[in-house]
Amino acid sequence: MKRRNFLKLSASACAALAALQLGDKDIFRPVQARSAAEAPKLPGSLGAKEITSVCEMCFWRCPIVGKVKNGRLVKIEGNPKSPANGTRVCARGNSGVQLLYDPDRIKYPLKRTGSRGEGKWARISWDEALDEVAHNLKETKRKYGPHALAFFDHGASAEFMRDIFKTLGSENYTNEPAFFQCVGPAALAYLMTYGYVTTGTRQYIDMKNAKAMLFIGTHIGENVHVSHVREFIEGLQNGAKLVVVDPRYSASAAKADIYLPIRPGTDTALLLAWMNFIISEGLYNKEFVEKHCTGFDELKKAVKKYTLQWASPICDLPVRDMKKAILLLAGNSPHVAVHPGRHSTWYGRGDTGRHQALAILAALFGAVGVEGGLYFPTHVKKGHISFGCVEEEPETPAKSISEDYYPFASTFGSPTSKIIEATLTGKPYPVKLWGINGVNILQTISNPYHTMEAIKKLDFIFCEEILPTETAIWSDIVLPGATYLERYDTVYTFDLLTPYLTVRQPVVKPMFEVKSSFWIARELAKRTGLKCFNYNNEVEFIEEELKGAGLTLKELNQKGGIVSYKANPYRDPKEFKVATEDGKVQLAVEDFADEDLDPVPKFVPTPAPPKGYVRLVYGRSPVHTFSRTMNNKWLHNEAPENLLWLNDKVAKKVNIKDGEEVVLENQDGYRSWPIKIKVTPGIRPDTAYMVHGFGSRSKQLSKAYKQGASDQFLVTEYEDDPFMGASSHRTNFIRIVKAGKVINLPELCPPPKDIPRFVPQKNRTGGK
Ligand SMILES: Nc1nc2c(c(=O)[nH]1)N[C@H]1C(S)=C(S)[C@@H](COP(=O)(O)OP(=O)(O)OC[C@H]3O[C@@H](n4cnc5c(=O)[nH]c(N)nc54)[C@H](O)[C@@H]3O)O[C@H]1N2
Ligand SMILES: Nc1nc2c(c(=O)[nH]1)N[C@H]1C(S)=C(S)[C@@H](COP(=O)(O)OP(=O)(O)OC[C@H]3O[C@@H](n4cnc5c(=O)[nH]c(N)nc54)[C@H](O)[C@@H]3O)O[C@H]1N2
Ligand code: SF4
Ligand SMILES: [Mo]
Repeated sequence: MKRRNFLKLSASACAALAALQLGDKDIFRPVQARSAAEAPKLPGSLGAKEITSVCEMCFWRCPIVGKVKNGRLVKIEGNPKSPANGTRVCARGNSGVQLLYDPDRIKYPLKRTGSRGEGKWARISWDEALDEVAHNLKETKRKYGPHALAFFDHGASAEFMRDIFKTLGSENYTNEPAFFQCVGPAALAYLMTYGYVTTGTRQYIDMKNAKAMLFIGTHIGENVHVSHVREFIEGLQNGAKLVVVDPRYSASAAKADIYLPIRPGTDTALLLAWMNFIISEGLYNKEFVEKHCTGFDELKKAVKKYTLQWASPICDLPVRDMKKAILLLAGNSPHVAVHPGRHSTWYGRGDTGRHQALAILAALFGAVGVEGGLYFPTHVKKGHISFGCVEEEPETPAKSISEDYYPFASTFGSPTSKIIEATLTGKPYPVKLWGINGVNILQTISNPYHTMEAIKKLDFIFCEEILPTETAIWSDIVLPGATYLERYDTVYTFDLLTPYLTVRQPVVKPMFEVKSSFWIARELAKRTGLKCFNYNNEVEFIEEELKGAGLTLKELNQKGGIVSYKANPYRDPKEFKVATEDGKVQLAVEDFADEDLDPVPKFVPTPAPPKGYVRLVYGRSPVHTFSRTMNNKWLHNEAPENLLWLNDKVAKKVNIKDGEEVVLENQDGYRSWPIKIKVTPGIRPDTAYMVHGFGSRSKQLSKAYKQGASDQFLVTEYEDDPFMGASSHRTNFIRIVKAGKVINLPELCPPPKDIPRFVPQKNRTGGK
């Protein structure tokens, strides 16, 4: 029986069936004998009102159905009409219910009463809160100019407010999706190679139809995006071979045909040696390269010196294994899914180059516009809307905070590190006000100690938040935002292998005094004197967007909240052009050369651990999203704390047992909250690993506070990507403190001469 038909059955039959399903003996009674008034309550979500919407427990934004009974959300499922997901959501998607009903939620506008970071607040009215924010925006701009305003933004809630900062004339916004802490280097590399961003919020890689796949770091299975994981699994079920390169035996590595436990920070050496190998052995796709690429001769010349023998000691991998892997991949060309990666702010220098190397390798396989390769997104048409926000040109243009340092930064916004530096030093100009929306800056941005110092220097800081996170407790004014389950945002189009259009709409009414992001932005604009957001409410502009797709909101809802389209991901190899100026894949990027940057990637070694330390790396838990889910009742029950993965041989040498609780100390002497050790052969001896997002420092998060350790609070050393200014997160090292005693860790795989050791800088300011 189809679920929909099932729900249409009469209440009594429904209750009986439900009882059968649930095996609940009490409910399974002869209900027919009762009157309607006496009928037992329907258990669970049966009989619930169903409202379709879009998940934002992470940024994959799966289509969902909220099941509401008596005004209360009882369950979230996938939208059954979704071609990519069906009724599936992940654990986090399901647990949105517990975000909505989190007792720690911010319920009213708040004004700081104690010192910044102390978490002492007074409840104030919306008028008071909005007027104070608007007053400070205007005053700061008047006193210091528009660039003194900075906005840290991530996710749908921040999009409207970003327009206010832009309209006021500031270029200091950090942009979705976390460009400077996440996809920036990868997005830039693919943009310059192919003319379009094949990895940003989405990754256009056809794992489902691949004959072979290559993951560098990418740890799908722990990194969970429902349709992406499904396509990966389908690819494996279809017989695709998998090569995984990771210093840790990840969930993906466990499925690999070839697993290469590489020395962290040396992936570009491996990729360059592979390129040289397939070029010199004639194993690359000559037809594709001749027809669709420029810069081949330059590439060939540049990679000639990188042999597998050269890469072997650098990557700490046997030549035999590297060769086996590249032969397996090349042997399946062009149907090779070279995953473009997503999180790419690893080592600073070399991050753009690593992803450029991945982009080039895909082209050498001819794995572009074909089944199993990088594919072309199918854009779904929707109406264009304008909020009427006209960006003001500052009267005296300021020296750029980004372009003067990083030539490709301003494509995306302004680097977080530069905003923080300008706040601390007043150079190249003072930054005096921060607005924050959808980012937990202390857990997200490298060197939180720096961030806290900078906050102390500000004239004013405010945020729109839903939970009393570290960010909230450091703010002067907190505006209580509606969660994604209580608000409209814009119309969403999904341009992957199963394109569709859907819309986020409230599943329940906003609780307490929280307000939608659009409402907050519109009010702020009004009070700041901007002629902006010229719609009365969200439905007005959603209707306009839908009109462009030939729909109304009512019609879309009648169709089950989703309209699907046919994908056009592959191209006729005789005809296709990529989106670069000459329509060809750029194997050498001349725009980089014009800025004195390498047109073809080079291997730039990241410093090796100092003696006594191992490198700290991190990744995802399948049941958490960064720090934002740590206080969620259901997800906390699944994974209340993180563990530090430590190599078994290292652990044995220093007598550390599995499950022991320790404290971590980084190379600059900063210490973590206590964390338990997971002793495992599944990590290299020179590396330690933890899941990101734990170790909250906000006492007002009753479940998350002090649970596990935060990787970010051990990231005091970072380096910026020279192309676009993203900050690194894997340039820090830890040793262990057990029962107050510092334990130096033995070095079981020393770096070769070519890789210098990390030397702490004198008079460091944290970032360079
Ligand atoms: N050390 C280290 N740093 C990292 C990473 C890492 O793995 N390790 N990962 C990096 C990556 S890949 C990314 S994408 C970023 C992610 O960075 P963030 O997006 O900053 O991630 P979160 O820590 O979840 O913080 C999100 C904040 O937004 C709030 N929030 C959630 N929903 C809403 C909403 O609807 N409205 C409003 N107003 N607020 C909301 C949450 O309460 C939380 O405070 O972090 C990056 N930084
Ligand atoms: N459940 C869940 N899923 C998520 C998220 C979440 O918060 N929760 N966040 C989403 C977001 S925004 C992002 S950006 C992605 C991040 O997910 P990915 O893009 O897959 O992140 P990566 O940093 O590539 O991969 C982490 C892996 O890199 C390995 N690694 C560390 N250093 C190196 C190195 O030098 N070389 C190599 N080859 N590997 C290394 C680590 O051991 C770890 O297994 O996940 C997304 N999916
Ligand atoms: S992958 Fe999970 S958390 Fe992310 S949007 Fe989909 S259901 Fe929500
Ligand atoms: Mo990310």
